[in-house]
Amino acid sequence: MNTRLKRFGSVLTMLLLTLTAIPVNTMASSHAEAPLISMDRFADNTDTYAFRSVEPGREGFVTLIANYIPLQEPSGGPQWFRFDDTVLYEIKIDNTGDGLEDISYQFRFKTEIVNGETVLGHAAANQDIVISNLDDPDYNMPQTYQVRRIDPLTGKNGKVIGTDLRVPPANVGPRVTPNYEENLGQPAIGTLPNGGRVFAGNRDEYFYIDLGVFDGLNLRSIGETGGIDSTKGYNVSSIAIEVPIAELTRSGNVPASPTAPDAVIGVWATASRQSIKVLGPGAPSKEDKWKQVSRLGNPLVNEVVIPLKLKDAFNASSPVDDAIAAPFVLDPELPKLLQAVYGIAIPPAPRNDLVSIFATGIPVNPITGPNYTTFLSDGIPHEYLRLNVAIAPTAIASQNRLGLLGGDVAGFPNGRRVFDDVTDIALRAVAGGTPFTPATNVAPNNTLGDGVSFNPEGSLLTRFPYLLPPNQGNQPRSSNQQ
Ligand SMILES: [Ca+2]
Ligand SMILES: [Ca+2]
Ligand SMILES: [Ca+2]
Repeated sequence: MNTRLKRFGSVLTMLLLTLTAIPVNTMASSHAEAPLISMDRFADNTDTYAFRSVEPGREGFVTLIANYIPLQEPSGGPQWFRFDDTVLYEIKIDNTGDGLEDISYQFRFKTEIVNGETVLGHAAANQDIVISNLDDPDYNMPQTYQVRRIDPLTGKNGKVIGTDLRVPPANVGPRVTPNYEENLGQPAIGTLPNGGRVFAGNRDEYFYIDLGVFDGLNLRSIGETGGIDSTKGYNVSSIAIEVPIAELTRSGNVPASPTAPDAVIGVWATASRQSIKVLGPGAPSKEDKWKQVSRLGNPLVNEVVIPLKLKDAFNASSPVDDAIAAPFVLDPELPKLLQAVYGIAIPPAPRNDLVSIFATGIPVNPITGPNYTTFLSDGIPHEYLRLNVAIAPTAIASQNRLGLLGGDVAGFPNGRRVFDDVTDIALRAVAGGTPFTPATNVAPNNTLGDGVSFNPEGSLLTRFPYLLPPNQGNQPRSSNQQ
């Protein structure tokens, strides 16, 4: 999600925020939801997703998606949006509950120039102006990437599992990029040695939300309809990777059941930049050291849970440090704002319900039943998505946008699917409108929403990478509004 999205924050987010401990020495992060990252958009995480693959024949895989670079105007060329070759993009997995990643997937990009003599850039008439395939010379600034996996078996430098993978060009318009998805989108899906797949490129911003909520919680509607999707027509830069379940778990096996000790994994994404060497008197400064500038697990945490003074530090921090932020989750500010604006009753602090949902995972309990848990914890709060990889996915046509609150155990907060309406879920959770807080599980607490309940560009693809093709640049967003 973009900055504002994050800022708005879900209940989850607040919870997580509290948990998050923010080292004082990490004041250099970035994100649109925090002051520094809002000025470094190409390293800005917008949304992170983790879910069991739902494409037929891919039942044995998990799909992880990290989106970056918010609110891309599709006509924003002739240097359209692409990944930053100087940023280290990563998806991290903790499968032991200690807040430290056990597995990391690293993505590094490289942009080349076919013809530097043309006045155009990304796309040029080196042949016939039409970019009809990924190797077409009219794709004048092709971008490629490398994927590296780091885990205890590979050592700290990891192992390259994919190289010279090609990013599709931007969806320039019907003249330059006709039949975009058939010619350029789907062909850009790469195959990995373990049978998984990978994709990196522009996609439709599927995250839907009425950002008018940031006008002092000035919602046009507090229900399912009546809002305006602020991200309609915008694109985002997506990295998606499909991994066999057994390659993500603590045991290295497919868990025996949802309550098996290896069933839950924690997932978050980051972006890092290299420090710069400055020549001068005294000891030489270090160079080439990666500094994390952006972090995103659960949606909206930094936006609505973390205090302004800590937002930049949060982006530079790791889930292992999250205990410091616990007070902001146990006694969050957002419910008090909801109470002030809408006059609703809210649960009293400490909000252990939020801590459970967002910082430790939900243990087996009578409300969600004997076969449901997202618990993954060493007793210290760690904020990231928690996915139970032993809970079967729900077919796209049957998914409930409210996830667990809607009776769909395969949805948020069990991981996060692209389809899930995390804004409504978070609003209700923060307001105590869930079965975990029965006294406040009443209207309007348990019917809150932002009035936007679907992505106006359409339903998800039924195949990897699930995200819709990018909106095309010859149809500017301004003419594409509601
Ligand atoms: Ca770990
Ligand atoms: Ca959209
Ligand atoms: Ca909504």
